[in-house]
Amino acid sequence: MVLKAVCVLKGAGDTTGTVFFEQENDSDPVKLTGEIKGLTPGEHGFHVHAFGDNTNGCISAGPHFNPHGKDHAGPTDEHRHVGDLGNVTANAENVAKLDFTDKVITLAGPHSIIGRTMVIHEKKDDLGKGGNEESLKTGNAGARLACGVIGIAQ
Ligand SMILES: [Cu+2]
Ligand SMILES: [Zn+2]
Repeated sequence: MVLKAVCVLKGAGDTTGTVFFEQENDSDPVKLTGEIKGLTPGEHGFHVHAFGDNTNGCISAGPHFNPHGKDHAGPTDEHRHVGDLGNVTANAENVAKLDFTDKVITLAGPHSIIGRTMVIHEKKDDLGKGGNEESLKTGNAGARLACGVIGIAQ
């Protein structure tokens, strides 16, 4: 059975987006597609954060989703936060088009990302290679431009 989820991102500024998630079976990679608008051209950190709580905007989503107590890293690193999806790249029209798969996140089971929050950041994620303490927590990706709770899609 194909699992599907969706996330609508909004924030205090002009950044908005929609992300679609699809997974054939619970052990398969998750395919992400969609679009985020209103970004400065270049790379922007993109993560699943722990809580589906937007009571105080994107801040209430908490830290990166990290059920295994690892350091922050990049999506292809063996040791990473489950939520570490790296960067998405916005073009000269301020739009990031998403079309990639990730082998670590899942839409089923105890570590499902459904009910948690996707966040798009102001700055590039240094993928844990920034050489300071913050790099191993957040990748120095800066402010949270927009976010949304990941929900079950039809
Ligand atoms: Cu983040
Ligand atoms: Zn992280």
